[in-house]
Amino acid sequence: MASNFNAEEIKQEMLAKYPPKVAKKRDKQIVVNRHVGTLETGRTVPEISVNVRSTPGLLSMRGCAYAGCKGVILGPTRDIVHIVHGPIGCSYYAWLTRRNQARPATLGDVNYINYCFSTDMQEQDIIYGGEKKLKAAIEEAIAMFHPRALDIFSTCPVGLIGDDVHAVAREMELKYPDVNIFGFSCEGYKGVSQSAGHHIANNKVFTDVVGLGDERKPGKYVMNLLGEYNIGGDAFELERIFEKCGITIQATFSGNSTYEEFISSHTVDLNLVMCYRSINYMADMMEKKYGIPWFKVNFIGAEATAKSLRHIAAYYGDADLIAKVEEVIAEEMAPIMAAQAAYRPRCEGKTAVLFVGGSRAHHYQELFSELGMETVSAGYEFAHRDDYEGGHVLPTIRVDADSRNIEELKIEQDPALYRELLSDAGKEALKEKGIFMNHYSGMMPDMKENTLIIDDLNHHEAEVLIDKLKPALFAAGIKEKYVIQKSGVPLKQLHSYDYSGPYAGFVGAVNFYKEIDRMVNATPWSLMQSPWQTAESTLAD
Ligand code: CFM
Repeated sequence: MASNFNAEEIKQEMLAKYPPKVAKKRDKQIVVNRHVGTLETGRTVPEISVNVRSTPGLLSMRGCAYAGCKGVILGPTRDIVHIVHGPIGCSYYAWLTRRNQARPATLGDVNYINYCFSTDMQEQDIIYGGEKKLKAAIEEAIAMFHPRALDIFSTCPVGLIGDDVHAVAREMELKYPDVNIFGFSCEGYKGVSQSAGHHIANNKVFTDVVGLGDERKPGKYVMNLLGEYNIGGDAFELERIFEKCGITIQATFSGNSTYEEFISSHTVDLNLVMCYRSINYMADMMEKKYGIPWFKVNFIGAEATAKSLRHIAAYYGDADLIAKVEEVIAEEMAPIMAAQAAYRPRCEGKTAVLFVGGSRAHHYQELFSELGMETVSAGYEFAHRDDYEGGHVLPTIRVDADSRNIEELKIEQDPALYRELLSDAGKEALKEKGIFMNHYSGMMPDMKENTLIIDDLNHHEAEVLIDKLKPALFAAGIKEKYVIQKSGVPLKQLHSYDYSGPYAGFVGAVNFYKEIDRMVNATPWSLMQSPWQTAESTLAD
């Protein structure tokens, strides 16, 4: 357990292998967690250096800005034609590799998720320009699919040769006025990680899509769910729970979502923010322009799900909703308790380390603690200081040249559509109930002292972690999976869920307990011997 290791010593061992300049940089990105104050009164933790360029030569876990824009934010929308302007490899990468599922609502509803639209740029397009090819691709896609909306994603070469995707979008929109056509300058190099792509996507969806419609879905409690991408069917499980509670989701950004849902998403009373890192920009902009308040929720973990539902009910303060939510929680928690009784004794006391994108390394600690497992080390690939330390550090975050690259939109109140939905006094009253509006408390205040927090983990540091911590489970992604398992530790993919799921909500929690029990109590990886561990010669024939 956590008390059995010296986090500072492990950190020093990681740094010892580096040249002085690299060690100095990583020193600020690897932090031993400390607390000042309590969770109730506001807890501060040490500062961590994040959202900076990865060091060349270190095997980073990160992706690119195009991945963040196309793959993460827009990819899960099922009825927008997403054209990737670039070499085919960039598209192939994004073709069904992030397990965002979609389910057409009715027979005849479109679903483009399983298509892969690309301009397939070749050498001559790089030399002579690719705009013509892009226009031809748009014409072809519109002729075949007649979509309501079509978007264009720029890959690295597009920015390097200077193709103007926005001019092409405008020109094609004049030709096809019934189709909303817009482009993203999300070239892979636009930022230090996929985080830049999230911001670029949020901006464009906000300026070119949100607010174009006015069809609020029927219901008494209508809200958006921001930052839920329906990996492994998570959003389906949440849709089931919301429906049971009588809550209407106008639009999910963007799991199983449609263009129609996006355009009227400004008509809701509340925004729920699940993955704060990827979509906080949208929540803030919607609040400024339309007055829609937001708070952070977490539907990973049964307890966390129940707490988030109670917060929604408390936000409305409506006795019927409060009673309904309690009824649903009581019903759903019964099988959860039975599952915990079965699986917790088999997992209790074991340790996990979590290294995932920008939310899950925090969210999934809930599920591990429901199994009695402790997260002894965690980190994100591309999160910012507020994700680690909490939203109170926002005013002190230095804006460097890489972040300045991404436009910060100036948002003003919409004279016609702005509604004052929550007063300052209302915000204060909600605080009393434990609901902090416009705020994310961050991962480090929730983790124990002396745990090891590492941003942008690399393979060398992962090896040290395994050697020193010998965790029962390593949670990360496909790039790490087999390297880690070869060292005897099972790895759970928390991006793709190892092709299972859902893990969100109540049903998801039980799925997760079963899976983790299976993984930490099966020992094939630790029984495996590498060739050099046996007496036989390791020389190649
Ligand atoms: Fe948000 Fe995500 Fe994540 Fe993310 Fe991602 Fe993902 Fe992720 Mo992979 S939006 S930050 S960019 S929760 S694709 S669904 S699992 S790295 S921790």
